[in-house]
Amino acid sequence: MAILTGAQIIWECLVREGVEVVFGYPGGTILPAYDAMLDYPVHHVLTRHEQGATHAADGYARASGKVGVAIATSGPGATNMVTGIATAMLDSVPMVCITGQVGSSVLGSDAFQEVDVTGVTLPITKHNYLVTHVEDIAPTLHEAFYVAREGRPGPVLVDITKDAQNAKTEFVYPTQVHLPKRATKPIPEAQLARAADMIAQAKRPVILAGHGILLSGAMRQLREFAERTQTPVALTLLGIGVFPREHPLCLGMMGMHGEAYANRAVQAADLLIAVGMRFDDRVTGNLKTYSPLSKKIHIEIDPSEVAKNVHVDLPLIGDAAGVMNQLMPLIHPEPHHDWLEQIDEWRDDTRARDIIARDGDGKLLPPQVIRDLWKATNGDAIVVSDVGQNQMWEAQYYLHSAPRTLITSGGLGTMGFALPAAMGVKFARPDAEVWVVAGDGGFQMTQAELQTLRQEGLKINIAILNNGFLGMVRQWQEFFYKRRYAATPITSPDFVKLAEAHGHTGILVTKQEEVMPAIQAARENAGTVVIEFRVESEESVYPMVPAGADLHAMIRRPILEQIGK
Ligand SMILES: Cc1ncc(C[n+]2csc(CCOP(=O)(O)OP(=O)(O)O)c2C)c(N)n1
Repeated sequence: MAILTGAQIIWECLVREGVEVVFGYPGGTILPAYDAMLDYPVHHVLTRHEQGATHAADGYARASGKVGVAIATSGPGATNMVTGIATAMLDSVPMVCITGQVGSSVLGSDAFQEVDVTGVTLPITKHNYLVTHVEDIAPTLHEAFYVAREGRPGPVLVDITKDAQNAKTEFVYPTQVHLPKRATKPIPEAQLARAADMIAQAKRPVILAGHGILLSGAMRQLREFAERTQTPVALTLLGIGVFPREHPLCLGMMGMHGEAYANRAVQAADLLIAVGMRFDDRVTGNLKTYSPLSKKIHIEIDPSEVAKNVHVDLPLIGDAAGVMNQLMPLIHPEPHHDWLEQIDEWRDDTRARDIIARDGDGKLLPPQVIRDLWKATNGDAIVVSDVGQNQMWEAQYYLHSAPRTLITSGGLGTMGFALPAAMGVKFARPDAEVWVVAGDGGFQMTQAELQTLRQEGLKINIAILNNGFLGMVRQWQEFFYKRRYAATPITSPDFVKLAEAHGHTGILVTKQEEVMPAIQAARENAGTVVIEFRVESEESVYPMVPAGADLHAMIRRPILEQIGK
């Protein structure tokens, strides 16, 4: 039996878990682990900030479906991870973060670079551990990977003291996890029959499809169900990709910046079948007036999400694919002609107002940039969007047809997510065309990772929609604070020079006719390209449901003739 140091055991465990790449940043308390790393076949990516490491691990996990791994030292290294961990937590992303901790003899003494990181991250991890004995490292890491991916996935932090890394013990990789098994019971027949009955009775059903469908791999079941019952499918932001955007039954995104016709359908529905989604406030608007006429079936793996926000008539607790498999034999074809016709009418009205139906009067409009990106890439790129208006335009105008092709921070809405996450995506899918879509504000938050791309020789294309504002906040100020633009005008570096300073190519685009050639040039370039699109500064995202307002009280896109554009 091999006698190994704790530091070696860490890497033995990672190799056994199938980890090929980790993202991190070294420091004193994690030095033993970094030293041992050189003897193991795991690629380490030195990000420029620990937040970047966590977002990269997160992007890797979202694009691959595997567990992402990030490593940092104690104290400031660990606290720099907090935003990335919270981002993964709110979006149910499987991740293991390993942090070094001060020696166990000085724990609790405010030693140099000591922070109680298990305390700090308790509310934002699925689970976390402090390991002070070398014998506990292997069982703990094994359990951490299990917890991260089991059931509803999430981030797990393992904090390991420096003395535990230096100490030696026999290495045996555990084969079992000693945790109480959460029984996945089949849904009782009576409940399934009731669901089938509600579905058969419905005249105006809508499926609300969320991230849980992706996590469970229930895309085929969703499509079969929707087609057999002719039920339209509205998507959450993280549900984008689980149902093809161009499918006739696809309503696109719902909620605050969802399509008006999707929200109208939800409000008029007599049955909502929610699958792997959690009725987030960005989806529902005012709960008191949310879809008032509908009965609600909720298919959800995490029982604590059921009836948390919205009254549910029939919960079906379990993995989305499993529950839908059980339900399918009881479901009969339903045409729903009148309902689909009604929705088509609403859809036509929405399209007539669409900004991309507007005649190009030379102005550079962000939705048109995104639509051109979709056309140029044939919809086949993986787009990693940041947060703000850029994120919503991406969700509205890039028509995703496959799962794991939109990577974005949904629940936490973390500005600065896109660039580091895209690095992780590129490691997960080296052959994929990866685009970052970011605003000028969010991009500046983690722009240092441009140099990590350089060090790793990674090719990513980056589209910065530079409107000179923290655009989404400016929009709220325009709509709700009488255009008093407090702290939202923002300057930027010369992004072309910035790209060049980091050893990449930069392109500036100021006119509509330059958009396509720039996108094509970026696609053909072997290295990373940053395109700065100087877009209209005060363009807003429509439609919009004001925060907390009724879902049907949307601020619609203005009718173009009326506003004289
Ligand atoms: C870390 C972080 N800080 C603040 C916010 C609040 N916030 C949401 S959107 C936004 C503006 C984003 O501006 P920009 O990145 O330029 O993108 P745009 O909206 O213009 O596309 C801000 C400040 C946030 N989401 N995340």
